[in-house]
Amino acid sequence: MASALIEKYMRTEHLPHIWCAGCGNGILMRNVAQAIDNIGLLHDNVVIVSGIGCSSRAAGYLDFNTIHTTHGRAIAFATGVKLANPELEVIVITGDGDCSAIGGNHLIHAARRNIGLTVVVFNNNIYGMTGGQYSPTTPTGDSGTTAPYGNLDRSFDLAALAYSAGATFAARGNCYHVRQTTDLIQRGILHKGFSFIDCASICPTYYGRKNKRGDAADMMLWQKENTIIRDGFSESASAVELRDKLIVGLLAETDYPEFTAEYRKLIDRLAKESKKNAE
Ligand SMILES: Cc1ncc(C[n+]2csc(CCOP(=O)(O)OP(=O)(O)O)c2C)c(N)n1
Repeated sequence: MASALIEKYMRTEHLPHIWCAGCGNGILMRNVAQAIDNIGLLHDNVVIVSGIGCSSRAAGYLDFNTIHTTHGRAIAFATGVKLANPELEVIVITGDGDCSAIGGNHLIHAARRNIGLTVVVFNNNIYGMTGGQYSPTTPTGDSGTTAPYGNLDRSFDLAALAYSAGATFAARGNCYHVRQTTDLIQRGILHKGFSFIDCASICPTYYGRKNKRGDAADMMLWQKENTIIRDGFSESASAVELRDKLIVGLLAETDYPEFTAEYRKLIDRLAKESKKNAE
């Protein structure tokens, strides 16, 4: 983080952070702070909600209204905050396990409702905090401590999952392409409905070591050399072709009524009807 951003947006008393040397989460946390700064949001109007995991520690380091909740439940808590005060910009920082394994049901239903949250996933393809178990985004064949001979499951494409569940803004970023990723987070925050930005992090300690990806610099170089910058669905590329590539860009942005605005309308309508009935 550039020092001006650190002074403005970090709880420096909580430093040093717990992330391993070479972890990508710091870059992604900085991108979130930069996006907030670019928009010019006031500290008091921003709420950062996280679950549990390495990624979720970001809520402790960022100096806004923050809640560090329970594993998998960040989106549920964020839904409560947004419903209580729709004027707040509620940003969820979550891990791939947090939001798509234990929290997968909360994710799809929040997307279906199109509630105005911005969800930023620090996706390191593994359970970092608990020692490298494979997660729903571990690529098929890759290893984790619970998949020593290779993971048999297919991995989720989280942005496509969120979009097909109803998210009206779905995008993919990474650690290497800082400007593009910051811009996508910024656009996600400005978007009125449910925004989802799946950001490829790097975890040299667990994912990198288990999968012989080299050190942090090698993993960053990999992102540099294997990222395709492209908006929209990649109809021309097969799933197999994309298996070893990262796509950064806006998958889709669509219009649909936002949940808290519809909820407000419902309350107003019922208040009018009950007043009329009382006359
Ligand atoms: C209900 C519950 N189950 C399991 C755990 C243990 N646990 C803590 S973090 C974590 C996985 C985190 O993985 P991920 O969400 O991918 O985040 P990362 O640490 O990789 O950023 C698990 C299983 C927990 N804290 N609470």
